[in-house]
Amino acid sequence: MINLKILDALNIQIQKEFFSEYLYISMEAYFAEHDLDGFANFFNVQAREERDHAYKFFNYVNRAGGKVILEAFDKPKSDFSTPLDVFESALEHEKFITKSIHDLLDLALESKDHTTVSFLNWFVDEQSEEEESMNKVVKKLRLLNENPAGLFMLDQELSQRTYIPPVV
Ligand code: OFO
Repeated sequence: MINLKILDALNIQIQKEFFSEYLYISMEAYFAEHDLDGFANFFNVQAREERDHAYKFFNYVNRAGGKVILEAFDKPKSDFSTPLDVFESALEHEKFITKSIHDLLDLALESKDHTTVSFLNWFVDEQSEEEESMNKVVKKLRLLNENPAGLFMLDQELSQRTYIPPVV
């Protein structure tokens, strides 16, 4: 049976991952409204991956003999001003999630819970990839400075992102 302090932290992480899904759907909606379908696709895939992350924690808590408790979450931001504003917000959010995963890992290390440490290592790598992917788009958007032709090309590029279901 998993230690209660870690169990609480894992349940809070489930909430954060589901909130990430909801936030990215809100970002998808911004782009869908502006007919930037490639950008919308990028966040649609991102949202689905966040849901998978939530279930990864959900399944882990179950396997560890703990009880999953779902927490409420706030309304996600929806008043974005530009595509760059959306991606800067997404990058900030990813940094927040990375810190949360690192704090969880510190807790598991302090408790010498090596099973949870091993489980969390996947998320440490995943977060660094996600920060990198958001940051790449932030940098491109800063460079193109709302140039319509540049936005169109980036929209084409982001339409190529595909959802890959997790291996279970
Ligand atoms: Fe769940 O990976 Fe980002 O937030």
